Amino acid sequence: MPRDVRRLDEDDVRVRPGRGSRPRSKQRPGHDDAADGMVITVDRGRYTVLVDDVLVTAMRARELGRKGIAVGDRVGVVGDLSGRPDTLARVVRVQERDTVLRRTADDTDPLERVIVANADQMAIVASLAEPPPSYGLIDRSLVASLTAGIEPLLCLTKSDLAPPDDALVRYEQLDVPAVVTHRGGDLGELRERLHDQISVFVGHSGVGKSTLINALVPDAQRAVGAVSAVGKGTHTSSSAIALRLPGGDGWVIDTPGVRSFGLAHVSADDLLWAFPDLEDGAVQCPPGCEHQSAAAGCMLDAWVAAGHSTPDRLAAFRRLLGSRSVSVE
Ligand SMILES: Nc1nc2c(ncn2[C@@H]2O[C@H](COP(=O)(O)OP(=O)(O)OP(=O)(O)O)[C@@H](O)[C@H]2O)c(=O)[nH]1
Ligand SMILES: [Mg+2]
Ligand SMILES: [Zn+2]
Repeated sequence: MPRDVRRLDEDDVRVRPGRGSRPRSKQRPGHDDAADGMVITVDRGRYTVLVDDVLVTAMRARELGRKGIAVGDRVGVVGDLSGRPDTLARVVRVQERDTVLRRTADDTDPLERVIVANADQMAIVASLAEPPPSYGLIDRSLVASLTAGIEPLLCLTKSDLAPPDDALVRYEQLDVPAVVTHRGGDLGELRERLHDQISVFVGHSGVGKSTLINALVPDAQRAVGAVSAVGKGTHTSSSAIALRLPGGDGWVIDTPGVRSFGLAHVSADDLLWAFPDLEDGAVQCPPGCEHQSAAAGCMLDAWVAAGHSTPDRLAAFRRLLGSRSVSVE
């Protein structure tokens, strides 16, 4: 699109050099008076935005066009910011995002959905039993977080029902930190990991995400599913919500259980980017290399043989790579 017909937006204004006062576009009202807030939850086109400790209900302003708004987005809002019932403010701006966690509905339907914006960390929650851990889903969640630049944290719940050893061994070479929890147990280590971070909790339905969030945020009052419903595909939590940790110590975002984690938008090289010890080795690979095997021309085995990384790391990378094409239940 030629530059002159492109709609001016906030980003264009910021990068354009050599102008003194703030330039204005005719198409877009200024909204200098917009207050900054964070989107806490989204429900049928209504956004709950936290503005100066007040929860404000807002709708999107027309001028935003098709720009998406997700939980975690930092936005500008105008209008009635009192937070009183039956008031409706307007979101007029969405700030540039630090990170975007997306999932594709499934691998054959490449429609991307933004789950949350601006998360620093992804707590990949898996229960050790009831339901047993789905390594396929954990692997795919890892791929999603690593390629989005979001730090993964493995959170193994229900250790009162089964030991964590197998799961811990599986993720050792990936250098993914792990915490083991059980209901009513000590959450000190988890709290430390969550300190000052925006952490999104993801995992199958029934693994105990909301149970954890309720323990971490005493007034969260997230509904928790009945044991009888575990594994039956009934989702107790129906939408994502951001909650502040006590003492302003960061944010946790509870999300509804996922069945799978579509990764149609992730390429082999996207994932390689998360393996700095392997990345440079791919310079020698043939163009479009899928990095699956030396037999297919991949040079990563030679890179490892030369001592730049380890066979375990390469195997872990390839396992995650392979998880993209396996659909999980
Ligand atoms: N035995 C045991 N049960 C647990 C533990 N943590 C959670 N549960 C139970 O597991 C069930 C599901 O917990 P939830 O917290 O609702 O799970 P969720 O991940 O939020 O599920 P969705 O909202 O459907 O995605 C509930 O009956 C919890 O009481 C645990 O550490 N041990
Ligand atoms: Mg829940
Ligand atoms: Zn390769």
